[in-house]
Amino acid sequence: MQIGSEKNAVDLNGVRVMPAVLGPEEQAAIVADIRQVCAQAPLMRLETARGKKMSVRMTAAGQFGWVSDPRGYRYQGHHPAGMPWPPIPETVLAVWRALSGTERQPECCLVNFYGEGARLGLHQDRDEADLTQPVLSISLGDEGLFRVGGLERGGSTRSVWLRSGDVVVLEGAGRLAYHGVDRIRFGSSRLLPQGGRLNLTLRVVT
Ligand code: MD3
Ligand code: FE
Repeated sequence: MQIGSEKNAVDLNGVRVMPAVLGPEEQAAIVADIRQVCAQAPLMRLETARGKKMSVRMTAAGQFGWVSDPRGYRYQGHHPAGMPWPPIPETVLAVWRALSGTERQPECCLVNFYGEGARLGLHQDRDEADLTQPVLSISLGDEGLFRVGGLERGGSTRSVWLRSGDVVVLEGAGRLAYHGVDRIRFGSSRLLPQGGRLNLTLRVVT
């Protein structure tokens, strides 16, 4: 597999954004694999602990998936409908091996799908047991406006458009940064014929 260079990487408050790491063929191969994941473990609109449905649709691959319902949010070993999460596709694991910088294997590939109008509010990712392990994100399809702040809510933020094929690695100070997706440019990419944005985040959970 051909993984692009890291020479155009930009650092947003400790969050390493690597533009155009994945070429069109690799992107298409990953999308085909994620379609299989979604066929086995359907995308769903989870409810937050406050009882509001999220606009982003989610599923997962790997030993664990992240779920939220009125009881709270957590990692769990099966889809809310009961089936096990499918294995993380080899095409996705190859990106982790090339760019994560850790010897550990990812235990969760969270799949986020943004249809027209979907967004993800500012939050931290801190449900994982070992916060020294990186998180790696792969953007596919339509462009998304990604916002990154600092370690506290309410501080200054910076924004960057994430495009199809971009990879973001969160480690060190960036690992606990507040972040979110303000909006997508629906229909800006032809990778997904029906439009929308897919984001995969690979995480070590235990
Ligand atoms: C910065 N996803 O799934 S990916 C998420 O585009 C999530 O769907 C966004 O935030 C998306 O939790 C952003 C980039 C990302 C992922 C995890 C992070 C940035 C992060 C963890 C810590 C800091
Ligand atoms: Fe996050």
